[in-house]
Formats: sequence, structure tokens, C-alpha cells
Amino acid sequence: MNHQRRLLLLGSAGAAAAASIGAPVVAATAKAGAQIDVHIELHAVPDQVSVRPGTATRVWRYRGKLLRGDTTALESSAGGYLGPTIRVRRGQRVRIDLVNGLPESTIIHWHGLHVPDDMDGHPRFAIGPGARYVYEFTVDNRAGSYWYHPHPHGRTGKQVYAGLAGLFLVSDDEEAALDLPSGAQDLALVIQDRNLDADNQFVYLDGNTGAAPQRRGMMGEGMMGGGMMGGRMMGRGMGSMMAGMMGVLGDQMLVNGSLASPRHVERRAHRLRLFNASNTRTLKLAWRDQTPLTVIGSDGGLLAAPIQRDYVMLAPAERVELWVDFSHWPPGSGLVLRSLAFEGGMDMGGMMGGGSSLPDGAAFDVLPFRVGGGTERNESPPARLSTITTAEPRMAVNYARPKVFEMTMGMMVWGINGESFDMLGASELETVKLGTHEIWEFRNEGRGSMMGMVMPHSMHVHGLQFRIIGRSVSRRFADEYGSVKAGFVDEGWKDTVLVMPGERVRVLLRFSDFTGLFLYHCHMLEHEDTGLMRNYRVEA
Ligand SMILES: [Cu+2]
Repeated sequence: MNHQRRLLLLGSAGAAAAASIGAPVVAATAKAGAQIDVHIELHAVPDQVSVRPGTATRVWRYRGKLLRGDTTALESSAGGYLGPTIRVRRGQRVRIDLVNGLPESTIIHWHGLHVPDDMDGHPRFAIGPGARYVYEFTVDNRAGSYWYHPHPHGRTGKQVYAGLAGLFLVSDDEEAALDLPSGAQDLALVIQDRNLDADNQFVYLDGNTGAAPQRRGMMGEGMMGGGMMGGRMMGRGMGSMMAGMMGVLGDQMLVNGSLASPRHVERRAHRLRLFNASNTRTLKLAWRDQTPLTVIGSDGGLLAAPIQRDYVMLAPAERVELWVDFSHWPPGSGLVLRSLAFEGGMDMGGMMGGGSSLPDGAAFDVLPFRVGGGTERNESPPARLSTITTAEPRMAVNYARPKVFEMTMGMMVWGINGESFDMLGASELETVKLGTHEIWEFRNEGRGSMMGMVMPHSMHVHGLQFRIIGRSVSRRFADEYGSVKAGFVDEGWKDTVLVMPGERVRVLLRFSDFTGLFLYHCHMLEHEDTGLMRNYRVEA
């Protein structure tokens, strides 16, 4: 496929032009006549939902329609604003039509999936209001907990905050043979922090999100700098500008798109799939009673075997799967999933935080559970879960010279190696050969930052799953690092990795099947939107 030609046909300008004449934009790698197993239409639309008692919250959300396939392939979310959960099996051919019912352009990214570049939701494919983008791909991922969300350049943070996100769960034969907890015992929990005003509307940077026009009077247009003092609502001006770059934190925890209410669980084994879909906040998850966590999976599916952790770190876009046997607790007991305090989070002495009173790294309750009655079963997870090939750094073509990608800050703009986002550009360093392995090192040492300030980043690579092969931290940050390091789950396949202040993380990547232009970026969405995102190009 001639790359330049495809860009001409399918770039944003082309997409907009196609929309204006009503023609759907069909991704170039769609195969005419291929057998489709699942066909879904997703409409991105303004809506109103009950997020907490009182006035309904204006949101943007995905609404789905199943046009072909098993009825299990699409499940509407119960309450809240999340999009429908898409459930597919590895090997299925999927067609998904995105219909943009929003007043601005958008595009969907299938987070964690291995798909061709024009199916991946790169911002160059964003479509305007009223337009349709047709995705078609074969699900080639391991069983696991993936998700989908918008990816238009500069507006991903705002659109996700407004409510656009949904789950994409993949199953396969290897997983099915394990007979893991299913049905009501397979709980997906999407954790997001938000700020809500007194009228239950989301507050994002300089105003409310959602379909309604911003009510500037109420949002304190004149509150210039009010947010600097840690007020709930950021006015326009310096505080908003800084939060727009550093990140937006909320003080209200939402689970699956509504106020976290107690989950009633039976006294038996459960599979808990935890998603951190927050814009910027990192979680340090643990049971409040200090019962250790049994981890069975991460971003790219099941681990080789269950592992124990006292807590797990979960940066924005990371996932972790837990095995929990609730029969360990007496009937009627309550337990609480909590985020523990940690050092090294985004903190600028109360100046930051998008108006939240809850700093990054502060402790808070995420979700209470109520344990019901029932028989004691004492179930254990299977001792072997999956086949995970050993990561072999020597397979990398640059084994002797890992590529270094350093998170940098310029004049109010983020970057990688000093370069911010360039829609169609990729440097020589960012060019890789199809069929090869490479080692990349993400460095977070605060180069170019103001006042030596360094904050965590959540690095995500599109189009593949990678392996984490090494971490090191500078002495200056050793104490802060000590409060998080026991919570990493680096054993399995990953698409997103937390890189703490002062840290260097080495990953092993394989570029297979698809050439083209893919993204790698920080998944703290305000960082991404303000430049901490670049392309890499896979060449034949
Ligand atoms: Cu970041």
C-alpha cells in the first residue's frame, strides 16, 4: 500500500471531505467480501446519565447496536456513562462502524489491540461531526481486558473525561480451558476520578464538559487564578493552563461510570478486572484489611502463574486482573478496595490538580464490597494460567544500543527527546523494521522541567504488546520509589508502563504483521494532548 497515497485519501482532511458528501470512511485495509463474525455500530453521542443522586450529568458516551454476531458480543453498561462492553473471541473478524454524533471530530483507538495502522484510531483519521469511520480487523490478541476510547489530537483528555470509553474483552481457547470465574463472578471495574460541581456536572479545566454549552457565568470566568489556590473550579488563566499541561485530578471516584456504590458478592471465587481509566491519576490498589492480592493478569492477558502482591500500582490505562475468593471473609463482612498513599505523584504544592482537593498519591477508598452468605468453597486459582514466552533481550536488533526515549518539557509543552507531536512525522530513531525486535528505554529524569520538577508518566505503545525487561531509578528518587516499587506487575505482556520520577524502564518490543505509522505516548491524557506523544513508523 502506497503510504502517501493512503494518507491523502484517509487523512483528516480527506475524512472531513468524505463526511461532507455523506460517504463513510472505510479503512484501506478492510477486505471486501471477508466473512464478518461480529458487526457493531457505535454512536458517539451527547447524553445525560445519573452519575450520583440529584441532577443528571451531561456526558458524551458510546451507544452500541449489534448488527451481526452472538448477542453476547455487545452488552450495554448498567447505569453510568460507559460505552457497551464488546466481547469477542480471538480469531473473529470484527467490523465496527463509528458514527460521530458529537459536535467535534473524534476517532476510536482500540487500546492494546494488534491491528493495522488505519484501524488503530490514529488522530490523522479523526472524522468530523456526522461522519462514519468503518473499522474491520481480525482479533489477534490473547484473551484479556482491553478497552476503547477516543484519540483525536489535543482533545483526547476532554473526550474521555466527558465519558467516552468502553471495554473490549477478548477470550480464547487457552483461557476457556481454565474455567475461570465467569458470569456474575467476572467483574470488570473501571476506575475514574472526576470533579463534579454542585449541579452534578463534570468540571474539566476551564469549564464543564458535555454537550451543553459551557455555562461560563457559573464556572467563574472571572476566577482567574482561583484554581491556583486549590479551589474546586479552575478559572481560565494560569491555573487552568498549568493543569491543562500537568494533568487533571478529580476528588470523586467513579466505578463503571457512576458513584462507587457497594458491590454485593457471593462467598466464592471471583475474577476482578481492574481498569484505571482516569485521565492522570495513578492508583496504588490494596485491600484495606491488608489481605494480599492474588494477581492473575495484566494489560495483555493472563500471567504464566498467579503472583502475590501487597498492593498493585495501576497508572492511567493499565489493567490488572485479580483472583479473589470472598469466602475468606465471614458472611456479612464489608471490605474495601483502597488506593494507598505513595510518594512521587504529581504534586506542585497544591497548585496543580485541576481543582481537585485530593492530590496524586493521597490515600482514598475506591470501592466497598459486601460479602453475602453462602457456602464456604475455598477455591484457589489454577497453578498454571498461561504460556508466556520468556522475554529474550538478545533477540533485539539493537541489543547493544537500546534506543532512548526521554520525556522532556519545554516552554509549556511536553515532548519526547525534545520533540512534541507531529501528525505525520517519525524520526530515524522512531523508524523500525517489520519483523524485528527492539529494546527501548523510557527515561523520566525531568529534562527541561521547571524547578527540577519530575512527575510520573504512563507510557503506552500502540499496535502491540511488549515486555518489561528492566527498571532502574536514580538515587535522588530512591525514597519515593520505595513507596511504589513492590506494586509493579511486570511479569506478563504489557501495552502501558508506569515510569516513575527518576526512573528508566527498558522494554522489548516486536514489530510484526503491519507496516505504517503508529503512536507511542504518555497516557496521562493532558500530557498526551500537550505534546507527550510521537509516531513510530514500521517499514517493510
Ligand atoms: Cu505523562
